[in-house]
Amino acid sequence: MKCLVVIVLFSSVWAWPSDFSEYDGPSFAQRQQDINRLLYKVDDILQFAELKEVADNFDPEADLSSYSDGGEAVKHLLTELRDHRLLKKHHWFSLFNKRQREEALILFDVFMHCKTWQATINNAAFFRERMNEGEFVYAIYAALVHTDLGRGIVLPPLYEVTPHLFANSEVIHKAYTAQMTRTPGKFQMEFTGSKKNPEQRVAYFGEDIGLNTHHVTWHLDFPFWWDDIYGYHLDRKGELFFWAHHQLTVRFDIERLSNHLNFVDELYWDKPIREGFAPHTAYRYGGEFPARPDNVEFTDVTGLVRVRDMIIYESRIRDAIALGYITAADGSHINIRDEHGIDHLGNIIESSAYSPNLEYYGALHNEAHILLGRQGDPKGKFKLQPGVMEHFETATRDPAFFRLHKHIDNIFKEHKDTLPPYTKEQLEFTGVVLDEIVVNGPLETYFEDFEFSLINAVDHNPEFGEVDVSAVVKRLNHKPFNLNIEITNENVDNKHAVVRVYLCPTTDANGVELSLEKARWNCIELDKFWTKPGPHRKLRRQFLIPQASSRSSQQSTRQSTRELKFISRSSTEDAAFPIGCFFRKDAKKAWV
Ligand code: CUO
Repeated sequence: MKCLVVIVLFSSVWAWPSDFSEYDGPSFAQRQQDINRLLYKVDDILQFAELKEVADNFDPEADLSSYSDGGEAVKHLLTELRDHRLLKKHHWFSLFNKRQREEALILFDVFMHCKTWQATINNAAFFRERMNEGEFVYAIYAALVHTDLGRGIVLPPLYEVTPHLFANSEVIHKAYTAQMTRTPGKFQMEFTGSKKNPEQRVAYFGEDIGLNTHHVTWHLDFPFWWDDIYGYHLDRKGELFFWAHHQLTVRFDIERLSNHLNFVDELYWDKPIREGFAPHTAYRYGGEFPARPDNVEFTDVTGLVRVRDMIIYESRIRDAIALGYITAADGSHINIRDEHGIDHLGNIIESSAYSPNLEYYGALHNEAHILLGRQGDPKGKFKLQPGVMEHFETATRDPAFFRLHKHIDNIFKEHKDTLPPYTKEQLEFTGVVLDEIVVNGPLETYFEDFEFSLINAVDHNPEFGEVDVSAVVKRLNHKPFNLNIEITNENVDNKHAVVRVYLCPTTDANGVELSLEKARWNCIELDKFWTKPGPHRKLRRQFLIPQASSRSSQQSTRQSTRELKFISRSSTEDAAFPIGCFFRKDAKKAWV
């Protein structure tokens, strides 16, 4: 930790409101139980009599007044279902697959138009039994994130709902054996690869189940396919794409520095992909995730992505940066040399539906995920399924993920470097002075065991019941510390201030001091909160130990699905797992 420094910045920007609203309908407990039960063993039939009854007998078209679109979406989905066009059950699902995404989004559209909780649950039960499981899970998570009906609902952690996408094949096989032999077990999960691979030193980060959950959840919050016809605009989505992935990339770099590896290099379309990868992870249906040897040259993916298109799209994006404007589909120019430029640029690079010119700027980021995901079988000769890069749950496992995102981050930096520096007036907070910051505590990290349930990874025969199976994996944590921040407000009134805390590297892996420019670009956001400093206001900010609720905006709390069937008992595990700067604090105590 000696190569890192803590930096505190503060400004007068307004902060975010509380997001809870009164809800007129079934209680939180009832709604939470409905969701838990729908997501319990999604690869099997519904295990709960009431929901099974709904699934068997509900007619989605019987009462079209329960939909805000008059039932248009549900009629569309039923037509697809009756015409046998939907993806079958027990098949892999990837959001990057256009048709599979379309199907998931028709169901999402149905949920978005349900006027009541009951209509949502009835449709969920009905389509859960008739649609592909991956499409169902994606649609219901996205709907709960983006509708008022989902407010306050704790989404069960995806690593326990779809464990195959988070756990390696070895522990999954052990869980199967345990179920077959009816012997409960806790299985130690190791990181993939061997010590012969230097990248193995940071596998704990890319394979962290919390990091992967954070990543997939971020993309649920800000989906690239989002269209404002769903009811609202996702403010600064392109900018947040940049920021979230910038933070992912620089945090990975800090982990590398701590493990005597230097900053990750970017990838190049015309050079071999230096690191190979063997995922040691399998789909629940469809076999192992494909592997890729070291130093593979980029090859076109038949029918999906051409390498030369990536070069062309990127060159157009770099032209836009050099010129200072994006060319919209109607030929007009959109200025990017202002505070909104990064947002527009994020939209065209991510290939968001918000892109003003998808035809011209293409789908650089999304197609890069597919291109990298398919390099093990680019021609489709071996009928291999999508690679880890084609799922947000698994993408960071592959070291190529960070090379890709370093490459993309450098494109954003190229844009940032064209902007004029902030002025003194823009930066100063008149009359408010940061006098002192004291860090109390060791700033020390360590690994600890973390257990999660594998019960949803295995099939069971109801006649013989389930056995308890779980995985135990090493995860990064830190010793408690707190920050005392002393601020003087020389104004006569209270000021509303936002405090941001960053942790920044000062040297590279060889101990060579970094330039200020390099160091500041690699800072990770450790915390962000608002306060109203009165005269001589002192702030104390604690970073607490696991098992307590943490206050940092960047720490995670977790929930377990362990007690899904026994939801009348409390199943909340409100432990904080502060691996760093990425995790949502999404576990509100709603399980009662
Ligand atoms: Cu999150 Cu490339 O966007 O993974």
